[in-house]
Amino acid sequence: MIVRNLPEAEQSKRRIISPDGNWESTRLLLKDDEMGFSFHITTIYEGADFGMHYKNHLESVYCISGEGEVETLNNGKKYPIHPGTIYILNKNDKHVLKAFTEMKMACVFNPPLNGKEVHNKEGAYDLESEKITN
Ligand code: 9YT
Repeated sequence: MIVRNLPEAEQSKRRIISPDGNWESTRLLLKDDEMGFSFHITTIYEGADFGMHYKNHLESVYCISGEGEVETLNNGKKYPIHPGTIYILNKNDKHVLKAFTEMKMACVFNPPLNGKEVHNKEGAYDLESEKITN
């Protein structure tokens, strides 16, 4: 069994602060745990308004606290986010996330993140195998 604790993880390299200023995330479970998914507690900062397109990953996002909105760009549909809302990007949906207040989200990724990812210019995370390593 693996047991971790968020306040402790926040003091470690598991906490990533996005260079774009929109979010930070503490990745409690990662690829090297060999569970087949990763699990993160993500804070979306108040006023954030940004696009993402996880072309390489499926993701579920559960709102623990805060208020916001997610829009799927293929059809322009907007969905309010409140505590208790989960949105599930089962089609690698291109989307825009807005935080009207700071939002705390629990996020699950399949395949799991390796822990170092920040968004590339398309709002996606590269798969390790796709990275240029030279
Ligand atoms: C809400 C959301 O898109 N979360 C993505 C996960 C988080 N940005 C992370 O850990 O990279």
